[in-house]
Amino acid sequence: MTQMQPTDLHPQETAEQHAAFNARIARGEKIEPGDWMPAEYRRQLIRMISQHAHSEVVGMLPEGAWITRAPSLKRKTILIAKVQDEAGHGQYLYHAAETLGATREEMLDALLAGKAKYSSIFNYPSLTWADVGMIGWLVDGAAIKNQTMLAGCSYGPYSRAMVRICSEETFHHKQGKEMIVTYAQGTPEQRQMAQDALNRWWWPSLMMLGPHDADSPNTGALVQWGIKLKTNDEVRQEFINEHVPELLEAGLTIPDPDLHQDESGNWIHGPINWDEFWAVVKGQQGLNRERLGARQQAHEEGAWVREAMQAYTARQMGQAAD
Ligand code: FAQ
Repeated sequence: MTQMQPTDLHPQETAEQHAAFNARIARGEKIEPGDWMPAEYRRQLIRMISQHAHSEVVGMLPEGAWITRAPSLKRKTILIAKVQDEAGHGQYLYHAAETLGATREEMLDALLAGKAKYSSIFNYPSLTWADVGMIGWLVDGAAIKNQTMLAGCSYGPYSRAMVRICSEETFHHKQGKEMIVTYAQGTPEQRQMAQDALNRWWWPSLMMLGPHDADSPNTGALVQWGIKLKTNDEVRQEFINEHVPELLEAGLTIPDPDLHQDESGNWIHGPINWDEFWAVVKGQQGLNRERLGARQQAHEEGAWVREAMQAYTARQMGQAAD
C-alpha cells in the first residue's frame, strides 16, 4: 500500500493549511493537542505512539518473569523498579496518544485482538537470568538511542513523555550493563551465560530499530514532519558504534563474523535476517501468542478494578449533582 505523503491533502484540508503547518515545523515549534494538524500527521502519531505504548506494556513480560527468581535482594529490587517503570511509560504514552483523539479502549482492544503491532523484540524468550542484564544493556540501549531522538520530535506531548522516559531508561541501561560486565568477569559459568545471552539478543536488538531505510515506508513522512529526526539506519549505526567497543571491552564476542570498522570509524554489521524479523512481527515466529495471552488474562483479571472505578465515579457524580 502506498503511504500518504505530507503533500497529500485529505478532503477539507487546504494547501494553505499545510503550508502554514509545515512552516511551524520548519521553525521548530512544538505542535500541541488543540492545534490544527493534517489528518495524516495525526494518524501517523497515533500509530507510532500506541505501538510504543503497547511495547512498554508487553515489554514488562520477558523481565517480569524473572522477578521471583532474582539471585539477590539487590537484583530483585532493581528489577521490580525497572518493570514498574515500564508500566509507567505505557501510561504516559497512552495518555499522549489520547491527546490526539484515540481512546484507551480502542487502543487496548486493538492490542488484545492481535491487530496492533508492538516491538518485535518482546516476542523473544528470556531463557536465563543473564537475559535480564542483556535486555537492560542492549534493548534499553537501543530504545534510548531511538527515544533520545524522539524527545526532539515535533509533537509536544510525545516529546515531553520521551524526556522523562529516557531518564528512566538510562538507569535501566546502566543496571543491565553493570550486571553483564560483572558476569563477563565472573566464573566460567557466568561468562558463558553472558555470552549466550549476547548471542541470542544481538541480532534482535539491531532489528528492533526497524527495517532498513529503503524498506521503511513511514520514515519519509515522519522525517519531513519532524517526528523522526533520524532514520532507522542512522539510529542503528549510532547504537552499534556505541555498544560494540563496550561489549568487546567486557570480553564478549559479538556474533557477527562480518562485523568490521570502516575508515570513518563506523562499525559495519553483516546481513540482518529480515525474514526472521517479519515472521516475528507477524506472530509466525516467537512468543506472540503467549505475550497476548498474558495481556488478555491480565485485562480480564483487572475487570473488577475498572468496574469499581466506574461505580465510584458514578457515585461521586451523583453526590455532586445532589
Ligand atoms: N517491531 O516504516 P517503518 C522499549 C513496523 S520500547 C514491530 O520503518 P516506523 C522500551 C512498523 O510499525 C520499543 N514492528 O516504521 C523497553 C511499520 O508497520 P505499520 C519500542 C515494527 O514507524 C525496553 C512497518 O514495520 N519503541 O524497548 C518494528 O517509521 C526494555 C514498517 O516500518 C518504539 O515504539 C519492530 N521492531 O519506524 C521496554 C519507539 N519496526 O505500523 C521494556 C517509537 C518497524 O506501518 C524493556 N517508534 N515495525 O503497520 C519508532 O521509533 C518507530 O515506529 C520504529 C519503526 C523505529 C520502531
